[in-house]
Amino acid sequence: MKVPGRFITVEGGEGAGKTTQLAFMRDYLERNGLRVMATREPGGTALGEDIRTVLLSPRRDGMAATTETLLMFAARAEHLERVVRPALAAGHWVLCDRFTDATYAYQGGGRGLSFERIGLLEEWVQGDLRPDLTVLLDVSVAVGLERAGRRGAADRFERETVRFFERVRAVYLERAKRYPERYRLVNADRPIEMVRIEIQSILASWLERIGGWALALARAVVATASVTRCQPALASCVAADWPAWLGQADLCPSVGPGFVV
Ligand code: T5A
Repeated sequence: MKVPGRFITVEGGEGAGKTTQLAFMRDYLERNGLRVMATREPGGTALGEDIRTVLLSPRRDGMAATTETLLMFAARAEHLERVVRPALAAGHWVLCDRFTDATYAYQGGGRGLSFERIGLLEEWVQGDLRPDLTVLLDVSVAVGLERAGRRGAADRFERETVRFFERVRAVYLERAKRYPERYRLVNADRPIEMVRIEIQSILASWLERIGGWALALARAVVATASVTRCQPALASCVAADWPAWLGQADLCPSVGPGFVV
């Protein structure tokens, strides 16, 4: 039996650490036997990356907010049709660095475009596709901009004012409050390792919740054997069977004595 994958997005202001944490998330999910595809917005396709170049270029300073929003959704339409939907249908777990919440935060909060209009585009481009889980890395504006600034020349967004980013942050926080079933809020002002540990714990409990008792059991058996190192062969054997227990042949654990939880 084939089950669709899950769609996880990572959001936050400039320099929140999305790219850094997304790499950890991917690694964690893969170590738990899931097939993961990591991608980003704007971008994720050849055309989407071209659109990204236009959107981020300081040469396009003064672009109208409506143009900016339509370009975000143009890149998104391409991304969804060519990459995200096919990957989900094939059972991959899609990890996406930013998605439509960023449009609400930046174009809605930052630029002042109406949320209703963004909602219309969201319906049109996405249909009923929404992220299953959104990890919001909340960072104070000063800390985030200082981190982003370390990377060198600022892109078109990074040149915005502190007040712009305060509005972006406020919309993110408001959406996290409005959609608590989907959002997980993480204080990203803290050191990388502390943020990573909290995200790992979020993913672990989310996996437990959606995976049910069979996933929990399989992971517990592997964890026990992995920690004690007493019966790695047994751990491999049991873990190898768990997709069958779940009836999910697409979730193929990478098992063996080296399997780490
Ligand atoms: N956008 C996007 C919209 O306006 N609307 C939309 O709909 C969408 C989808 C590009 C821009 O597009 C806009 C928003 C953006 O401005 P992006 O590529 O995601 O989107 O751009 P950025 O937010 O600029 O991505 P950054 O790369 O700046 O930030 P990240 O990914 O959050 O941060 P990361 O991991 O690269 O880390 C930056 C630096 O900080 C360090 C890292 O080592 C790195 O040096 N760092 C930390 N240092 C200390 N403590 C921590 N906890 C740290 N975490 C990371």
